[in-house]
Amino acid sequence: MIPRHIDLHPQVRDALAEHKPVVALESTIIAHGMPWPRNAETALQVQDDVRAHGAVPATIAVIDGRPTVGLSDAQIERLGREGRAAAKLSRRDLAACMARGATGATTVAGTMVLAERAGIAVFATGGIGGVHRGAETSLDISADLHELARTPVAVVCAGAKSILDLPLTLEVLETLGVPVLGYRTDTLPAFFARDSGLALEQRFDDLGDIARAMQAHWALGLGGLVVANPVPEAAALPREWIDRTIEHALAAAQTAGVRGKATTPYLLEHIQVASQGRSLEANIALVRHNAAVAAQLACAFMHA
Ligand code: PSU
Ligand code: MN
Repeated sequence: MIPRHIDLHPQVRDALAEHKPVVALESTIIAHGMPWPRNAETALQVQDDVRAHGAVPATIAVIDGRPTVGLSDAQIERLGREGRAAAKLSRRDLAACMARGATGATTVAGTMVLAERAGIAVFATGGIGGVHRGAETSLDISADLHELARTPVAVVCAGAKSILDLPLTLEVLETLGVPVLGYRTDTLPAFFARDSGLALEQRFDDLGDIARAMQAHWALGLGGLVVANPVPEAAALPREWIDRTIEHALAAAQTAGVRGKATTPYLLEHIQVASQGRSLEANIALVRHNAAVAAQLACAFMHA
């Protein structure tokens, strides 16, 4: 039973009722991760990528207080135009947004909560949140990691950006019992780069095998999984350039006194401006690739 307070797009409702593959998509990447109008264009393109690979897309947000699974094109455009004016909703922010009748974009954590309640098993995004650099004093560890520990959804992503502390992010995922399955990679992808140099214990080359791992994880009553899918070779950015740009972004954030949930959007925007849009193109390419793989995984999961 889908909770009464969740609005389902009719196509999503039909697909779920008929046990057809559905892929959840997040909306923080629209409102807080990319500039207008590329954000809305990309969100619509990513939905088409999901359809082209045999699944039904369900972009998720809270619209006028209603958790909405499967946004209309007009709702996607609205979030794109609102940008930072829209709230950024992680697990803890959902209830307040609903109570106020407000509108907000869901993070990986917020999207996982609503996807799971709607009965969606596979979710595609760009990168997950993680352990921020300096977390030993700031304690800034994304709620995405804790959500992955408890909510049974498979998240297809290009790893996490190197604005984060990637070794510590992997360490916390291990502590929380979250499988990190490399799809055709032996190492954790680093978002704009294919390889962080950090070894993964599990590599799978076949999505059917990943679907069986999801089933096994959930047969045991466990939580989420990360499916780590590297950015396509042609769209990857040079490593030294990324590292230098991120150092600048981190320094600027510190000078500006940016903290808490404003940190990730601030760093992303800084990198986009510094790269004169090249990082945006890479970001779009990897999200589209993740959507395609997630759709194929959702199909494989139906037959697992
Ligand atoms: N990583 C990106 N782009 C994004 C995000 C992460 O490359 O837009 C967003 C996702 O929605 C993720 C959120 O869930 O940032 C993490 O925010 P925080 O670090 O405040 O938990
Ligand atoms: Mn944070």
